Amino acid sequence: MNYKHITASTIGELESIRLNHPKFTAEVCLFGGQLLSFAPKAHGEVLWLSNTAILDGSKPIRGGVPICWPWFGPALGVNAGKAQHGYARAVDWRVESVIESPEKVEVVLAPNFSEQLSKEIGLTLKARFLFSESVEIQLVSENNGSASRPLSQAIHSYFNVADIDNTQLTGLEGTDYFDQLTRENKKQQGEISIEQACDRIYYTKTAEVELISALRSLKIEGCGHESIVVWNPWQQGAKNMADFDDTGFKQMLCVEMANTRDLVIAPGETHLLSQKISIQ
Ligand code: TA6
Repeated sequence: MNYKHITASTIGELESIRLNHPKFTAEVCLFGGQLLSFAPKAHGEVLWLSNTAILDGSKPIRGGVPICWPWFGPALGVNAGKAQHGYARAVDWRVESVIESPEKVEVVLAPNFSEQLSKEIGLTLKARFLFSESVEIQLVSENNGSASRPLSQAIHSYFNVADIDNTQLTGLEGTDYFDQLTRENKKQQGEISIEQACDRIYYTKTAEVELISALRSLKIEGCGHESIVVWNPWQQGAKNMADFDDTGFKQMLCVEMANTRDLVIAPGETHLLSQKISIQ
């Protein structure tokens, strides 16, 4: 790998690429095409990674930004019985292209799906990471086949908030949401603060929300989504997951731009889902 700001590395038993640029540092694991770390210079780590994450390729990595594709949530219908959140986060990816400049670095990755899996899915996926003092993740899904294909997906970002008790998410006031825990439709009253397990799908195309924590304020922008997912497993939920460190729920919040209601990608159609993370 012969780039000015990128070196090949490893994390656990997995291959990664580490980026060290005057404006930021970052690490992307090739297993899952998963951004694991992003730290703009003069700022700390923006993402949360469980210190009990499994780093041997036997299961998706707990933290950073898992890519849920070509379905979000439990596998339903023809995919029943398959892994939650689709295939992309559990396969090896490859670097397709890198563009470096004094201002930014763009890295495009693609999953190494088998021929059989590619045929089954019927869509192609590329993930474009646009790094500068901010980071934008773009999922580009294409239908190069002759039949329409369903797609649901999420940019499943785990944010480092240091202290969940001193954290608010604004921008979703008055928004309808489905509470995955109580299985009820509700409406958000005021800003979001988390005092218990939370697993909510906000039905919104809102282009921007703000995550305000003891560490910093993050502007989280997106496009191509019709949902924003907010998740914290809280204490018992964290304890129930071996790869989620027991106290980790106090330091993280997931805020995910997502398509949770099946898109239909027509032949020849391209869909873009993005999330951009900027320090305020
Ligand atoms: O982030 C929302 C969610 O769908 C939650 O329901 C929870 O399952 C979370 O994803 C983590 O899923 P995972 O398969 O990574 O354990």
